Amino acid sequence: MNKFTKAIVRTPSKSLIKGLSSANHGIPNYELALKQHTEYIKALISCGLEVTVLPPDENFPDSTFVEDVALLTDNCAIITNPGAESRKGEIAAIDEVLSKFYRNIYRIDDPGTIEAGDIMMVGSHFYIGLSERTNEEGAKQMIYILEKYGKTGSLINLEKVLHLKTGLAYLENNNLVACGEFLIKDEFQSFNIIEIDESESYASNCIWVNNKVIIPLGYPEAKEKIVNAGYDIVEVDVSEFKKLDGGLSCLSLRF
Ligand code: CIR
Repeated sequence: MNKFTKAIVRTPSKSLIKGLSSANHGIPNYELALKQHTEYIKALISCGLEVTVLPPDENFPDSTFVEDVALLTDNCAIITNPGAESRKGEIAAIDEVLSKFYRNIYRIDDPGTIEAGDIMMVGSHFYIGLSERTNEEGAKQMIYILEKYGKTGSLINLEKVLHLKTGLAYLENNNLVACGEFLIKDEFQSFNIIEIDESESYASNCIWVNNKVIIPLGYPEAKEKIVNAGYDIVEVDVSEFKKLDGGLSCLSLRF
């Protein structure tokens, strides 16, 4: 089982209100987003993590979704190459902070694109979603690097969701939170699936941190199912990030 000791987050910038959104969920309230972000950091700390907080970057409205710009493993870090044009420049700013924690840092290069919201770690195996942001070339480069460290990877075709982890979360012990298109995929049938109803699909982006599970506030059925599976729950209100298709996992790098 993985154990995390650290996390990296980036404070939302005022430009957050111009972040990418696939639907008209409304414009985030910046002040409220800041408050929610502070509560999110407290939740990570309550799960035993030491949190590095990066400053806001006004040039990149989506830069608070720091998960997408790097994949962090126990022995290497891989800086991604975001598929969204407006997010490509986010990677420049992550290099310096990662070099404080990692000696082995790699990069994904064009024409490969990948955002780490499309990557789910299950022990030493990495499921990589092929999405509008992540292409096969990016996924193959990622797997090539992971294999240097004895890890493996496989590809999952996404149909509807933005990122793989929009609808999936691995809670260790073979427990997998899943929703929508992922419920019926062959690749996941050997897991104990904790099924999240479509009406609460946003809660399927939750995060396991050292045997606690951080879930978004306001999803009672999902909460009950995860509690019944034996986890301690920490709830955080992330309504302002939901408006930009961002979930709990997107807001941090955990390692
Ligand atoms: C985007 O569209 O890139 C952001 N508005 C949301 C990113 C969410 N990240 C994630 O699911 N890992």
